[in-house]
Amino acid sequence: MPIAPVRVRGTPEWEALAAHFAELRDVHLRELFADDPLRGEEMTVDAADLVLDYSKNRVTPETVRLLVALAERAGLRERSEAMFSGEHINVTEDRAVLHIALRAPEGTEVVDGGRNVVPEVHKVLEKMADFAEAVRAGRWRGFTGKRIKNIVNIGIGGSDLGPAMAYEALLPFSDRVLTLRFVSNVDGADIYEATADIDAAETLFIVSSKTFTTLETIGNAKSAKEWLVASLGDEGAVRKHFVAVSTEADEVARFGIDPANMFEFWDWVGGRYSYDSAIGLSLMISVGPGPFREMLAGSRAIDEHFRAAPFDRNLPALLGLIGVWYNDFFDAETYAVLPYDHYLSKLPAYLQQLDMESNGKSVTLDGQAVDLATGPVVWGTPGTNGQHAYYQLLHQGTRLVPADFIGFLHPAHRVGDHHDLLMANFLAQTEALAFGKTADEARSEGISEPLVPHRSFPGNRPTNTILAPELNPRVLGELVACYEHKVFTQGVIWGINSFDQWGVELGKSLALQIVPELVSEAEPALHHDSSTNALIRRYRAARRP
Ligand code: G6Q
Repeated sequence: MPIAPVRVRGTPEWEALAAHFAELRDVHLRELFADDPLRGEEMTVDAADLVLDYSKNRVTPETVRLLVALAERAGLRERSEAMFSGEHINVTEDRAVLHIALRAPEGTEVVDGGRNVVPEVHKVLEKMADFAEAVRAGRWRGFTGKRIKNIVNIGIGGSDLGPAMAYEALLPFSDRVLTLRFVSNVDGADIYEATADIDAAETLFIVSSKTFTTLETIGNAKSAKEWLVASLGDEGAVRKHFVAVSTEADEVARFGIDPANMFEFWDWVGGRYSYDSAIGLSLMISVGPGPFREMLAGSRAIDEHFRAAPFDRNLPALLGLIGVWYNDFFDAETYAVLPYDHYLSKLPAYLQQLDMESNGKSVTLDGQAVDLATGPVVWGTPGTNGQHAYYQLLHQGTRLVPADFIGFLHPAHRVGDHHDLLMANFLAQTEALAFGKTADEARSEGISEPLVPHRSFPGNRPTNTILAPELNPRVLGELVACYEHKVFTQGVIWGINSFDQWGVELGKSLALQIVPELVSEAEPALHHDSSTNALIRRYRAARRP
């Protein structure tokens, strides 16, 4: 049943923001900080272990008040309650959206279709924990009796990016005897390189696919199976070297994996919201069940915060609303995520999917064209590397690029004075972006007149600073849940369905049609556009059978 979203454009709350924007548009962060000496302390919120300092944004307390009124107008509280209570808010797929149930403690209740799903969640978590412990302790052995040392997760999109990101993020907590690899690309180079230097007898493949029909994953899993059987010389080896994570037991069995070695999840977990489910099995094997559960507890803490905290003290809601402010009033087209932690190198890619697949939509929940710009382009890399590459554009380019800076008080490793240097850069960058350097300041530093325009900085470039004590499993869970609820907040303001992804379908079905056209013996009749037809002919001419 389509839900008619609240169209916020044109409401009194929207108009109030538009009028406020006209007043604030040209105000510099220098002025805002000069006007309120306590701004830095006041514009800070805490949630679990996270602190968000949003003072270096082009906002005043009035902006926050008006954005909160907009959220109320859009029904953010009601929509979030609808999610938490298992309503089918994913209307185009007629599904509940219950990743929050994946981190609900035992004894609590999250209902889908009249059934409490929490006991099932914990049953699967137990099964995962038993298996993870067996692999870690060397009780689960390969076909030849060798201990498992390599874990290869085969999956793509939501069945890859989460565990791949979290594995790197939690490397300091991982069992270094085990090597994890993540294969996603249908390009044969991916599976080839992942298996080129490992012993099949010591390798476990986890085929992670909600549907178990995804072309890339099934293709990679078949090649992995061929490689394993060729190496070990026996089909029977498959059952000791392949397990599956899926919602589709029949497909898993058809592939040749014993359904007893399948870890289940459910259609109410969206792919990009799934790494807290069995999709995180590889991660659990790497860090162990205890830290995995800590991660879930971190996400749970943020779920509770998001559900209960008033919006003006609500970290994910504020992140979302400030994002809307830049997206829809300042017309910012992109936004950067800049972790100052090497272990978070895959966080931007993970958030890219979370945000862009969720909010890259141009129709509202009831199928009408949106009348606001929706999700921005999300990008980023670890901060210090970016400083020596694209930060130039952030400081002196013509575009406004709001950014989240994420840093930690304590490093995972104390190596010399590296962490102090890292954090000095972290702090220096947001200061420089906010306050810049005026022409007069440049002159007073002795910069020669012709160079003054080149060596002054406009400033007024907005950033959020997110700080946590250290990057541990709990904090990772908190961070990810914050971004999940941020994306949800924005989806509600824009009136879109953040939980479907029909946009990826067209290319997929065309690819299936093109495969036989590339490989058929007889010249196929091509009915594409002239460009695609010519490219197919060129490929066929060059293709060696
Ligand atoms: C995520 C998307 C998508 C999905 C992959 C893999 O929200 O739905 O990225 O996760 O296409 O799908 P399977 O898990 O079904 O293989």
